[in-house]
Amino acid sequence: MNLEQYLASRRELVDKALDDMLPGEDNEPAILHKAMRYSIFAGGKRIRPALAMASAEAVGGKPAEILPLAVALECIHTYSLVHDDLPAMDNDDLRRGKPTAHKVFGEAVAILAGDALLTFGLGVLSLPNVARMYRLDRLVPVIHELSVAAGSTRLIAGQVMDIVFEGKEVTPEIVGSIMANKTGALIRASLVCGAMLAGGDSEEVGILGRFGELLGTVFQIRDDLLDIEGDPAKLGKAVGKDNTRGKATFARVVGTEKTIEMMQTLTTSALETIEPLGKRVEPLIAVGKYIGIRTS
Ligand code: GRG
Repeated sequence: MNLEQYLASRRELVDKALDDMLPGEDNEPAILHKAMRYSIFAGGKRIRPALAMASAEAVGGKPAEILPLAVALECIHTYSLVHDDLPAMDNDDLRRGKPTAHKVFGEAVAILAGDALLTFGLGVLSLPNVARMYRLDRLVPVIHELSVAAGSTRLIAGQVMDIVFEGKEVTPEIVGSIMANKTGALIRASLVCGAMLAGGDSEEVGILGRFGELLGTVFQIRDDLLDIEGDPAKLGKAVGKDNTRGKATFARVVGTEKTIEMMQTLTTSALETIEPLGKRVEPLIAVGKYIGIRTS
């Protein structure tokens, strides 16, 4: 399969759904809705939505049927980027090749736009016209998975640890735990929720969840490697900041070469995990291979 075309077609579907579902930028308060849309449409690979759709396909579902979940995932992910870029966090000026939200709209509006993206993302699946598309015994667990993944024991826990351990001695276990929470939680949730909403059984959901856990760590390792050796023009953000800030990365603990080996081993394990699901995982295999070699 042609992965570039596959991802482009998924991105198109997701962008249309985001445009249809997010409040228009003339809705009051216009400055807030402009900021939300600015960050959402600044670019972005839409990997989490693509993974959710591929996971739905892996259990026999249709990608277009889970678009509201794709919208939810992208809004939650974009909120985390907007807040991550704030002066109080990583203090970044560029994201997705554009000035960060706080640079364009000021810090207060950027914080509020992040808040609004998070609440919109968590609420979108329970909008009456959306909720009626799904069986409640699938929808409620999906909303629960998303809330846990975005919450204080997972994504936000990872972000707190990322900040707390800046400049400190860390073990590989600590680095792994930061990655699993900061990045892995939402990637795992993309796979689990995509499969659940499409009617996957508990065995299928379990397999896809384990794939998501492994892939989440691969995703963050690649992100850290790109911060060392990536091209800022392709990445759309500055590089070299992890080293300057003493971030807890595998590269810092075990060196770059060993980190690359770990990433390859994890990718292989992830791909083996989904073998029992048969032929329908072809897109997931392609996306899984791409995560560890991506350049943006
Ligand atoms: C609660 C105030 C407050 C802040 C929370 C949770 C949080 C801030 C930040 C999350 C941590 C974070 C940003 C992790 C990084 C995950 C990651 C590798 C992001 C980059 O994802 P890509 O490459 O980005 O998919 P695009 O731009 O393509 O969508």
